Parts: sequence; C-alpha cells; structure tokens
Amino acid sequence: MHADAHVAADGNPPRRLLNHTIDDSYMSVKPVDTNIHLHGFEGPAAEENIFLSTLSTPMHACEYRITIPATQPPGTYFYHPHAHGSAGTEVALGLSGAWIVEPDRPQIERSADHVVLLRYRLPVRLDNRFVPDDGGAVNADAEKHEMALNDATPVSYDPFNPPSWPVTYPMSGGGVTLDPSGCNGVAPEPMVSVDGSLAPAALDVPAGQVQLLRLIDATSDSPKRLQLRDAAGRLQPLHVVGLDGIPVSGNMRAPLTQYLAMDYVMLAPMARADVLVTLGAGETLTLSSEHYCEGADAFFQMHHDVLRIHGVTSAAQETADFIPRPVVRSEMPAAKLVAFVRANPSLVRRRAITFTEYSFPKTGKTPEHQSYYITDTTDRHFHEHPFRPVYAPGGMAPSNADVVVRAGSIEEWYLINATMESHVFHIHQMSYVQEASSAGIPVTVDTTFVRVGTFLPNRRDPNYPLIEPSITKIVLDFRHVPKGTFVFHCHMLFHEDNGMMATIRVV
Ligand SMILES: [Cu+2]
Repeated sequence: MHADAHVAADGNPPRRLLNHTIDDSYMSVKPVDTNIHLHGFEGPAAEENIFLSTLSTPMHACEYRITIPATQPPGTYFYHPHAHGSAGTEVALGLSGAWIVEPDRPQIERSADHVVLLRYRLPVRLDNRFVPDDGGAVNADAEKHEMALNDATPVSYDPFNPPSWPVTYPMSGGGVTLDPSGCNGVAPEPMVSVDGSLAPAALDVPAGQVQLLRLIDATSDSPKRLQLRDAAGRLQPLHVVGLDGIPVSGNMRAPLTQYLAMDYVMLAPMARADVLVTLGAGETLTLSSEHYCEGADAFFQMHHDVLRIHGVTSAAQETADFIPRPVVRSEMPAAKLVAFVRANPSLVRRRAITFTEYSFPKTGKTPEHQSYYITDTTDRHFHEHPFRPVYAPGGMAPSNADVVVRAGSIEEWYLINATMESHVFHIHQMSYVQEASSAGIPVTVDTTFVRVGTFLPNRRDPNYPLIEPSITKIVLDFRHVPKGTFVFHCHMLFHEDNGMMATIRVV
C-alpha cells in the first residue's frame, strides 16, 4: 500500500445558496481499498457491512458470514465492491458477479437459464469526464460562475415542488458547446457487450423451449435502455418475470409463470431484468442498447446490438412445465402498495431526496473538482454535504445518520434530480416500489434510473440556464426491513465515490 493511497483535504469553505448550506470536502482514494456488497440482499446490514474495508481493518482482510434470509425473493442478484472512493474503477474493470436465488423447486433446466452480463467493452475511459481532453477551460468557467452564486436570501420553498436550480456548466465556454435539448453529452458513451465479447454476442437456443435471460447491467456508471427486435426489425415486447431479483407477480414459488410485457427496460448499473424468450426454428431475436436522454453533461448514448439469439431445431426434451402468461396488473404487489398509499395518505410520510452537483476551484492542496450530493431536502434549511460517516471508537457502523426512519413505517420519497445529467437511486437491505415504470405501472425494484431535468431559460444569465428538476416517486415499506444503519446512494459509481451517498438508520 502506498502512503498516499488515501488523500483527504478540507476543500473550500461552506457556501450558502438559497436557504441552505453546502459543504465542500475533497477525497481521493486510489483503487487499493475493497470490500463486498451483496446488491439486493435483504438481510441485516451488519452481515455485509460496507463500512468495513480492507484498508480499515488491522490485517487488511474482511471476513463476512452471510445468511440469505428465507424470505429473499427468488431471482437474479449481483455482488460488487463498495469501498467508498474506489468502487467505481473496480466495477468498471469487472470486479463483480451474479448471485442467484432459486425458488424451492426450480422451474427451468439449467441449460435454459442464461446469465447475460453487460460490461464495458475494454479499454474504457475511467475518468468519466464528459468534456474533451482540452476541457479545462470550461471547468474554470463553471467554477468561477459557481463561486459567484452565493445567495443567502431566503426564498419560499416547497420541497415537493422544488425551485429551479442553477446548472453546473455553461452552455458554451472553453471551446465546448452543450446540446441545448439537454439530452446528449459531447462524448460518446463507452459501449457495452456481453462478457467483453465483440458485440453482438451470439446465443443458440433450442426452438420452441422457454429460455430465461438474466440481463444484468454490470457497468459502473451507465444506465442502458434495452430493447428486443425480430429479424425484420420489429420491436418485440420483453416478457419480464422479475426486476432486481423480485418476481413481478409476487409469486415466490413459481416466479417464472407470469410476466409483465415491456417495450423496453431502463437498466441502471447493477439493475437486473429476468426475461423469458421462446424462439421458433430459424427465428432470430436481437437485444440492443438504445439512445435515450442522458443529460447535457453526461454522454451521448448510441444504438448498438449486444446479443443475437437464434432458435435452432433440437431433439432435446421440453425444459419447462409451464406456459408463461401475462400478469394481472392490479394483482401485482407493487400496484397494491401504491393503492394503499393513495388510500391512506395520513399513514405515509413524504420525504424529498435531491441529487445535486457543484464545481469547486483549486484551494491549497485540493485540486479543482466536482462534488456530488444526495440530500434529504424536506426541511428548507437542509445541509448538503458529501458522504461523511463518523465512527465512535470501536463502532462497526457510523454513529451519525442522515435519515432516521421507524421500523414498520411506510414512506414516499420524491427523488429530485436538480442536475444536468441522469442519476441512479439505490438503497441497501430492501426493495421498494417505483410508482411509474417504463410499462407505465408500479414495479418493485432495488435500483431506479432518475432521469434528467429540463432546461429553463435564464434571462439574467443566458449562458447558464436553470434546471427544472425531474421527480421520480418511490414507496419504501419499512415493515420488513432489519433495524440497523446502512446507505442509499447514486449507483453511478463515479458520483458515489465523489460523495453522492448518505446514511439511513432504521430504529
Ligand atoms: Cu449520480
């Protein structure tokens, strides 16, 4: 280990903006620290303690004893390192893998069960900068503008209908011009492929037999919009039986029997979609990654095929003893929970969780940098600070918590994106309900794409438009979540490593 593996500095003094305070603190960790997180694990936080890491333990080793709860839904899960500051590089380069929970009696043969890991095609740029290499000038413009924004004048504030927010970057500056639609970055997105193969990979399957594709976005930072089409280019609905490990039907004994038809799935980093396909002899289906609106200071998403599936004549036995059928939408557990919330608003606490970014200039030993925050902004005097756990002597989890909730309660969170790019929400130890999926209905997930907001003209400062934040609503049911301290964060790991993570305690 190098002595300078872990660099922390104070950064800039606190700033005031609107009614609230913004702390800066800069941390740089070389990817020498690691640990493990079982993404989607619904057991106690202490069993897969992500606050422990190989740098934080005396022998530079961590021991985990993990029991998968009997109530863990049968489906597809993922494990990856979660050491703050170094997780992004490690995941981008492939340090991760799938874990699968089988139902009591598997419904499908192993040969019809396919794990489809979408990883970056290597080599991949790891600095995650959206600007070209000569983009230093645009950063300098952004920092100067940012530091001039201080404004301690109180404004009226509704956390659930948030005010427009300043943007981080100028529309034009330092030789870089941003996309005025707010959707596309100036640099192309690094492409994904199956297991690092040359895209698209090929999969031959026996014709007429139900196949399960476990689609996993194994990238560190790149949500993907996945579609399926036939040989004539016609869109084919994805028959989704599970999202993020959880059967869409809620049927834990026969999770593959009922599917939700979706035109596309928005698969965020570490998100999973379990999809059934049945091909005729000679039929081909192609899975592709499609363009979507990622944000002006994100990347330019491009169409590319990732997997071609061919149906081939086979003498093999039928592999499934069930015929998949569409789920009854009103019977889905996600629909029922949202109906309960609508019928009983007084029983549900609302909370605003806001994603923000700011640019900070060089001060002393601290280089210029972007800081990323995820903050409970329900109280108008909220305080933005990067992930900053505090430990009592001998403590295995932080003594400070950004959000405290009661076990047994239900909360509705407004995920508010006040930045120029997309984000991804993830919370540990539990799933939750996303009120609107790409199928237009509620679904149960553990990872959610948080779309970018919309540009508003700014007459005082035309080169710096304002952002009308986007709002994505989720319902969190804390009735079955083990008490303890854990985290929620942006699952674009560059953002997480640079501060966009917060602690939650269930008491
Ligand atoms: Cu983010």
